[in-house]
Amino acid sequence: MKKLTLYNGPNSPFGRKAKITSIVQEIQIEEKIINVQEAVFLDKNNPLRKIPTLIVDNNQTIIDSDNICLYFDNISKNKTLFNQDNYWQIMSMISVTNGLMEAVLERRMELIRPSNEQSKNFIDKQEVRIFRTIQWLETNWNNHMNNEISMDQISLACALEYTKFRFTNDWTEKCKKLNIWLTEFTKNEFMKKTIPKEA
Ligand SMILES: N[C@@H](CCC(=O)N[C@@H](CS)C(=O)NCC(=O)O)C(=O)O
Repeated sequence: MKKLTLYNGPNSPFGRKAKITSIVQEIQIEEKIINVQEAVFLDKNNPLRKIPTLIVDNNQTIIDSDNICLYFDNISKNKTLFNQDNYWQIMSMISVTNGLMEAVLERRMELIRPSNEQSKNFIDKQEVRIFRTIQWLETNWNNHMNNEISMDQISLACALEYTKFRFTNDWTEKCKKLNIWLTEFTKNEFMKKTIPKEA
């Protein structure tokens, strides 16, 4: 069996997506929570120095959460999270939810810069994108009808919970369908085990 080391952070939504996929697909991993800003050792494996990063047997690196999730899904004996019947729909929804995570993250990164370096215009743009995307998902995402767990569901749950964690839950009134679904989905053990924590 291959040794899988997942470098992760305490609250990365991308890392959470990868960790949840390992749990759901029953892939044995060693998770190492690191401070990515100080993780110089990671640069030889991932020049972007981002989490999550997966090291396989100390000699192969898998970069980017989507590739890590696909890898776990691929080596798992469990049913795929990327159903072939609606594969492209799942992949596109994952991209939208990744974009939502990115917008929340970018907004946060801007807000922790010294106040004289912050751009209000940039922050506003991310906030508009966040609300527009959640509203779009409320209207267009319908894979919750499916009783089977799929990768877009995991990614969406991580993105919405990260939005609540770092920004706001002001969307929950308007986007009732998503909020009801999320409330149910977060009852899963893999969601409870991976709640984002302050570093
Ligand atoms: N596309 C990447 C994004 C990963 C990402 O942005 N990770 C953030 C943490 S949430 C990170 O490592 N940031 C460190 C930095 O930018 O210095 C993925 O899906 O894995």
